[in-house]
Amino acid sequence: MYHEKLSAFPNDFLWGSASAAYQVEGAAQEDGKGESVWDRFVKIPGKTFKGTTGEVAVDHYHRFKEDVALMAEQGLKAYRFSVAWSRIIPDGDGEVNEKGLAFYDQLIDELLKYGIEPVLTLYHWDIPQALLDKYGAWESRQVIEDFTRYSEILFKRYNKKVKYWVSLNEQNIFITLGYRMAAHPPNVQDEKRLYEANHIANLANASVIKKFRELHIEGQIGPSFAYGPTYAKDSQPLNQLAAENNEAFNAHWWMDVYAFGEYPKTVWNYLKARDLAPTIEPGDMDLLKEAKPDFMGVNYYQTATVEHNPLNGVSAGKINTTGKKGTQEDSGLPGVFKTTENPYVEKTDWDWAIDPMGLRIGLRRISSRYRMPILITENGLGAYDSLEADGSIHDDYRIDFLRNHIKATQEAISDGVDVLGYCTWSYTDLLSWMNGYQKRYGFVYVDREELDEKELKRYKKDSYFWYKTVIESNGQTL
Ligand code: BGP
Repeated sequence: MYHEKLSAFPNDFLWGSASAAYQVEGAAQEDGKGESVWDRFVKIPGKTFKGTTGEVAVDHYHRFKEDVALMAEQGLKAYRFSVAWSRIIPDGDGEVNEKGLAFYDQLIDELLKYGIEPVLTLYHWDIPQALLDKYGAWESRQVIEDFTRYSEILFKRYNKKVKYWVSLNEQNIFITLGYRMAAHPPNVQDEKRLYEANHIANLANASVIKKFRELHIEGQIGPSFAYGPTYAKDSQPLNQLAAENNEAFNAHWWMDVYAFGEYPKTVWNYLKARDLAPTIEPGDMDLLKEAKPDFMGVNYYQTATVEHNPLNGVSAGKINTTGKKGTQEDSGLPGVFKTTENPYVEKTDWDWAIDPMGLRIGLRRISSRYRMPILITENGLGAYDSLEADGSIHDDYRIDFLRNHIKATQEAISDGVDVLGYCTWSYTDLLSWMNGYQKRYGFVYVDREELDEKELKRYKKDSYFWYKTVIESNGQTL
């Protein structure tokens, strides 16, 4: 669909950028912080690129004032960050650690000082290790109560200061990588456990949204979902069906629960027939239905192209965590779908499809299926950057990527989608969970390498200055 004239971005559009605690903060053992599952998991040999950890990360814990000053100078309107549960309640369910709260008090006040809207993520994958040891973390219903208690502390503390809240970040990713691929904590490969843990995470998500409403917190709350819209390889009906299957298994399975409080029937029936459907206790479905979010947070990186997968076809394939293009393997569910090449799109060095149109398509699909506003909570390009001798970083490839995705967002707005804001991933360079520090996403270059922290000095990339003009012009100058 071609628009002669695109709608303007709303005046209060949130031009933002994002990060997550484990990926930026460092200070892993400071001020009473407890151990998180990521602090422990990265120590298992072979799990992360070159054994990298977030022990120091980019030292945002000590340099947050410098980082926020850079945001202010750039004119950033919103900053999405996550709170580390293990800083607030070190063992997950015991005493509250005031020093941990004090860090986020300061960060939030610093953002507000410059008129930057804080977007607070309650959970970005770093559950306290003590809860994994005690009851298996997301595999026990006890986590619902403990996560709600932790969230309530933050709701009460930051009510009126924080207006945008993200409940769970990418439940689909932490559950799938954690329980199917053993690529995230708790390092498990078990489909039954996957679906049980996922249902409990759904209940925990719903429970905090319910608590948010009960406390009359002034603001909006929603989950952030990693959505990769699906294309069929071609018009062969079997491949079209595979694409439908992929949307159902990898998108509706989560977003239908958030928006409707219901599991999609096709996936449910498939799981039930294989004794994989989660245990539903009385009251579960009522809770899920009661907790409709205010917006759907969307983390968009790429589309997936799929085709029919025979019963003896592929299942989980190798993920490219080395940045050597072409090393990613196809993956799928036998008899349901499998990924395949899309000859129409370029790929990054980590084999992620570069597809701005996919963002427009995804926004439209979510908007028409769920009829709720969307906050783009992540979008960005992971790439190699090089720091020049004069301190500049010429990341024109990142500018192209972001420009095209912002344009696609504007097209979606012109199509009728209600988009609240756009957060790039990420603000500074940071630890890319499994891919080390060489996969850079930021506007701000941080001078450190995998095994050499150097001085962690910050440098503005070309994209930093470019985004400044985008914000200044409210998206008119791209
Ligand atoms: C999302 C996560 C982010 C971030 C991003 C980029 O899934 O919410 O935390 O890491 O993806 O992914 P990666 O670091 O694997 O390149």
